[in-house]
Amino acid sequence: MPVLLIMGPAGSGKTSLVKTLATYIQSEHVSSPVTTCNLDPGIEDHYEWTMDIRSRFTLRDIMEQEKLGPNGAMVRGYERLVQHFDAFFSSLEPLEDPSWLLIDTPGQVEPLLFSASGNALMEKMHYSFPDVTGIFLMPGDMINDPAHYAFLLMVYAGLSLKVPVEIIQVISKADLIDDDVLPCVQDAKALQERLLSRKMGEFTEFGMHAIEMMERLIPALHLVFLQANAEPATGLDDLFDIINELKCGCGDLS
Ligand SMILES: Nc1nc2c(ncn2[C@@H]2O[C@H](COP(=O)(O)OP(=O)(O)OP(=O)(O)O)[C@@H](O)[C@H]2O)c(=O)[nH]1
Ligand SMILES: [Mg+2]
Repeated sequence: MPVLLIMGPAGSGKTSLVKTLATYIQSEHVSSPVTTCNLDPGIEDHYEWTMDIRSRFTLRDIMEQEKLGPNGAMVRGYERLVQHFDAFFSSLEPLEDPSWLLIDTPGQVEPLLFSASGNALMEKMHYSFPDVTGIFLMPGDMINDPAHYAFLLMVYAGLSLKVPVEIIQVISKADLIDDDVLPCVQDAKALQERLLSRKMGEFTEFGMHAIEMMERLIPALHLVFLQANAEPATGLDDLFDIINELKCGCGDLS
């Protein structure tokens, strides 16, 4: 069963992508059944998720019960996700190929990256779904800023250190990338020049090392440019080409 775990910063288009992917997979493009799974206790929508963590707890519950604001409640939400993980997924019927499982993650990516429960959640995910493929969204409006783009690449690098799963890099909201930025997205030298030309004074030595790292990171990317809210959505064929290459074990993505 192919399992896709959609991750990314707040507002990067994770939920939109899950919904768009579900339609795409069920259409003639893939023609497979889909299970959609919401792991975000804070989402407020009326979509008919196949599985929904809100059947167990919501962010509002946590805020009220523990007298926390939304940020503190989301950190607790990750802890509860870990506690509920096994029981929650035990209701998942065994799905054979070609069924797909699409998992949406909470808006705040910080607890996933920096908390013990974020680590535990990823470990459980990997243990329960050894073939899980991550999809990491880098939204177009963010990557217009060279420092934001470089930072997202480092977050992606950090995620790769944390979990031994394939993670595909997707530029979401690709329609929001400025025309003059687009040619630089896959060009390390151009990104370095844009970083160095920012009028913020001298970079520290460590900052210069970070800039140099772009020469290693960018050529290793296999970027997909995606627009989930277009009619029809764009980039899904390219995303599936990469997923299929990974799934068929061809290995070489170059
Ligand atoms: N321009 C543009 N907007 C998009 C695209 N995809 C999603 N959006 C919009 O971006 C906003 C956030 O989308 P969501 O799908 O809720 O993003 P998310 O990452 O799930 O958000 P959180 O769960 O709150 O972190 C919504 O207003 C979407 O309509 C896209 O391809 N282009
Ligand atoms: Mg969402």
